Amino acid sequence: MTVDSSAAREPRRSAAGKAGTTGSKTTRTTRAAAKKSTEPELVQLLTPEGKRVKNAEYDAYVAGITPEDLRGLYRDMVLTRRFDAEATALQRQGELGLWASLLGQEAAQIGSGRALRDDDYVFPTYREHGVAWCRGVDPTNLLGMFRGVNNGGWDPNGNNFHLYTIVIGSQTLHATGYAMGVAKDGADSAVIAYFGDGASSQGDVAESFTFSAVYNAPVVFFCQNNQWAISEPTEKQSRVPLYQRAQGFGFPGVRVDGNDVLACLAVTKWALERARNGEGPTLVEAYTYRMGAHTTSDDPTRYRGDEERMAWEAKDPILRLRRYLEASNHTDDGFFAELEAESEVLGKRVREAVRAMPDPDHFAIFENVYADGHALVDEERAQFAAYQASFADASEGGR
Ligand SMILES: Cc1ncc(C[n+]2csc(CCOP(=O)(O)OP(=O)(O)O)c2C)c(N)n1
Ligand SMILES: [Mg+2]
Repeated sequence: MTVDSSAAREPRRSAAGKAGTTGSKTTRTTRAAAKKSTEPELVQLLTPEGKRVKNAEYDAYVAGITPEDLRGLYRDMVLTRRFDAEATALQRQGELGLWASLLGQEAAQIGSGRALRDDDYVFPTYREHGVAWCRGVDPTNLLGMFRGVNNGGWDPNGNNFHLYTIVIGSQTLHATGYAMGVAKDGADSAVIAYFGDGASSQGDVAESFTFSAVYNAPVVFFCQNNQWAISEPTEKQSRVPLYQRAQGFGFPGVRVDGNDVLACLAVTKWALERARNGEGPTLVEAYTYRMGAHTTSDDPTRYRGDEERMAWEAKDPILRLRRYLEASNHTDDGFFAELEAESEVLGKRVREAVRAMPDPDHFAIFENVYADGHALVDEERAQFAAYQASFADASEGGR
């Protein structure tokens, strides 16, 4: 999944305190120069300080936004972050087997999620809790798989939100095929595929770019570049900024400030409009940061330093919208207090729902492996039954 080239082994950041020493001086200089010259433009409508900046190309896509809409985006981000924090805590308490936090990526997900129409179809990875929120999927339904009590937990067609996909990048192919079908049906719906910076190196993603381009499929590829693929930094995924990869496939790519909810909303609306107008796919690279661990099984202190995280904390997506709302007099203390109370209610509901989830039948794991059954599965089921029964024997033996 990652590219192991000499460039990929170049030292990364001094902040991590683990810079390597490989590569000649000439190679390093050339690479640094190349990096500088390709330093990309970033679409931004709200600065980290919460100042609204004009953008000739994308302002039109948020022109009609009202103070109420802005408060809505803020509420979405705050509640999503709260839900995510609860899920992380539940994992630490042993109630979930694993959790993949979206901390830091709220603007990318809420901005893009709120750009969608109900009839659009979403193909997420495993971290799109904010998009799920926008689609109206009950957040408690996201937790069953992470508790290990079901294989998904919601009906994809109920909210046009596909099940979480853990096989990195494969959902981009599903999205492309689905989008080709939408075009054949003559509908003007669009499809959006979420994936990460690491996934962008997968063959599946390259294939989906090829197919969607030549078939002019109405699909938006929304790449959340959160800088890391577990412990692999983005530099090891590409020699060019990720959004520039689209050019080689024959469709446009744009890098947006992924911590700016307004910019994410505007750019995604633009990309969806292209899809609806029959102009084919678009790659949106939302430049953001995974503030937490990859999952609760990961320890990011092993591969990155505090300075990097602190630099990104200053660009926090929620804080910048709050600053803008306050500076524009769009909110009062009552709004924030009510939202805090709503967060508490959500937290309680999530905790209670998880603890009340029924365990699945232990033998359900053997179902749906083969349509007509299989001797090996039958043997394993029998072995498992004997194993289970061994516990019953022990307790009956008068321990
Ligand atoms: C095909 C495949 N290869 C490897 C893995 C193991 N794996 C799980 S998450 C991950 C990193 C993904 O990074 P990225 O695409 O940047 O998404 P992020 O987790 O940062 O959101 C890897 C390698 C996998 N799930 N599927
Ligand atoms: Mg990543």
